[in-house]
Amino acid sequence: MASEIFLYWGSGSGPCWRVMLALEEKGLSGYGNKLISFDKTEHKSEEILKLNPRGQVPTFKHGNIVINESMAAIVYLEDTFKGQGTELIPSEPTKKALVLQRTMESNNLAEKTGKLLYYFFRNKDNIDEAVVSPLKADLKDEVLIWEGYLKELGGDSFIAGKDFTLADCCLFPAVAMLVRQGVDLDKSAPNLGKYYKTVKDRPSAQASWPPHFKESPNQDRFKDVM
Ligand SMILES: N[C@@H](CCC(=O)N[C@@H](CS)C(=O)NCC(=O)O)C(=O)O
Repeated sequence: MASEIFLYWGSGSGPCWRVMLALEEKGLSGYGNKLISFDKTEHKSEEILKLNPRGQVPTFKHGNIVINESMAAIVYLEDTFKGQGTELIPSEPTKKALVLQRTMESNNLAEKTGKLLYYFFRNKDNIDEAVVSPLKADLKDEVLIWEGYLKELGGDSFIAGKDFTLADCCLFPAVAMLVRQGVDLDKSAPNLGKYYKTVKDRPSAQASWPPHFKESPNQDRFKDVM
């Protein structure tokens, strides 16, 4: 039941967004939650550290059960709330294999997006093109891999086929971060651009959209990645 669930989360955090998408898709909206401020280092508060010694979000509780790795939490949600809401992991083996493959594989896009973004955050006005260029090239190659998967699947596909799955919960936050940071997907990766629009319109994505994405305009840090 949603009332037994509690999530500590941060706005724009991809790992948190994965869990929030899965919660909405499983019909668990209305769960208890607390939005933490990274600026005020609330993720290192005693309240969170006693549940999660790494002092990170997501920090997730279901009753007395604590799961803090986003991947583990979403697999747990699908397994615990099977038969409710969207089926995030299909039972047919070929389909299941692809969903699990793409779910774990999406970490590549999340990592490459994160590396470039954190370089910008840490170095602000002191950007070294010799460092940034290879990070951008790596990210571009990675984006094109996902564009290729969608092209191969054909129009109107999610990332592991015709249905929304766990793989979309994991991939979508990284795709949305590309757009947030100024990548013009429609121009550079049109299948991914279409995918972004399709998932963005889902009630689960709208319900969990990062508040600060709504409150401030998109940025241009990644504008020349593609
Ligand atoms: N492995 C974790 C990573 C979570 C993570 O990196 N969270 C970030 C926010 S996106 C965080 O809390 N960073 C603060 C810190 O590491 O001190 C997961 O996927 O759940």
